[in-house]
Amino acid sequence: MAYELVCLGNPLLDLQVEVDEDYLKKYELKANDAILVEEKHLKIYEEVLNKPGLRLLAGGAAQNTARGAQYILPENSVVYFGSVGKDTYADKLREANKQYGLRTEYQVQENIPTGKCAALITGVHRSLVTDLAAANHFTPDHLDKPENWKLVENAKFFYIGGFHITVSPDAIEKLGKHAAETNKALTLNFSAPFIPQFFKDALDRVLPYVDYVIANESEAASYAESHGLKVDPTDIAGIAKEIAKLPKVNSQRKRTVIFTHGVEPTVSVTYDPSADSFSVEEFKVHELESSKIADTNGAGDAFASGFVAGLVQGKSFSQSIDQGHWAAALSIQEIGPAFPFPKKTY
Ligand code: 26A
Repeated sequence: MAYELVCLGNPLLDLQVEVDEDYLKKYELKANDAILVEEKHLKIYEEVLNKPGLRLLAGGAAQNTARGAQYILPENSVVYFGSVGKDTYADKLREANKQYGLRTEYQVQENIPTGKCAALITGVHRSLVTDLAAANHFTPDHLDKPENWKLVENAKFFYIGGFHITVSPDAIEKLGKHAAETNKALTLNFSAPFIPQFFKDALDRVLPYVDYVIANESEAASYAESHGLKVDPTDIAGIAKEIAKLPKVNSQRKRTVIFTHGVEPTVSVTYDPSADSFSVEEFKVHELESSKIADTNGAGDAFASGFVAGLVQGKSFSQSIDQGHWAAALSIQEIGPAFPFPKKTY
């Protein structure tokens, strides 16, 4: 069956460069964070273009996951939706996706440039500053086009980047409703702490459609804080329980919340409403020697690609998580959100 996985997100070109801590300080950036650009950061894009060692890499969190999932799956397994401009940056994204065999069905904006992300690397950390530009103009009617809706109907699995919550919660809800009505699994990644923090209402609106939540420990803490949860912000299993138990549209599937935690074990919590009980599991990561790490840009996206590819392959939950850990370890040995060629297999 072709194109079993449909992904939705913000297509961005990463302008990746190494900087020092003073550079981050100057722009009031944290070493490990992802934010939307503000006025005060705009100069960064001009400055990075003149920095030695600059790399232009295909990015956009869900697009990275889509490429990674296609890397693992048989040909013609993954389609990605998002919005780009008519420019060389969009050409570069298409080229990278083509290398992986990822099918892209972009909504093209005539007069708005393709989005970009300054990926500012300090050691193993990455600070991501995004100007969404065309990516911010994705509209749900793109999915309604008959040829695109056919792809949606044909798919069995959906993967949504939480970052897209800043763009079109309507589009996410549209896919969510379809997934719930047809009992297909939908995965949402929280993507960054600012999503549960500043886009709380939109996140709460789409969560009832979500079967699998993927997030990391800082996104978990941010969720706990913005939702006033009475749990310790470091108690990730406790936070996962709260999310797993939220109302769900598709009662035929239980919700599972997966929290990655750097090199600490990944924690998963599944809620069973019929028994009003939780199952909590921990999974060891594939830890790499630090000398093998090129950079961690895209590590979380790679984890998600291994996991969703596992779902598509019909692997067990624990094998899918393990494939996620494998994919993350593979990707952090590459520069940027990429995978090695010739291909490696799990
Ligand atoms: C809305 N924002 C801020 C974003 C992003 C984003 N992708 C979508 N929307 N900010 C950073 N990224 C992407 O995250 C990847 C690493 O996980 C970067 O493009 C980078 O490739």
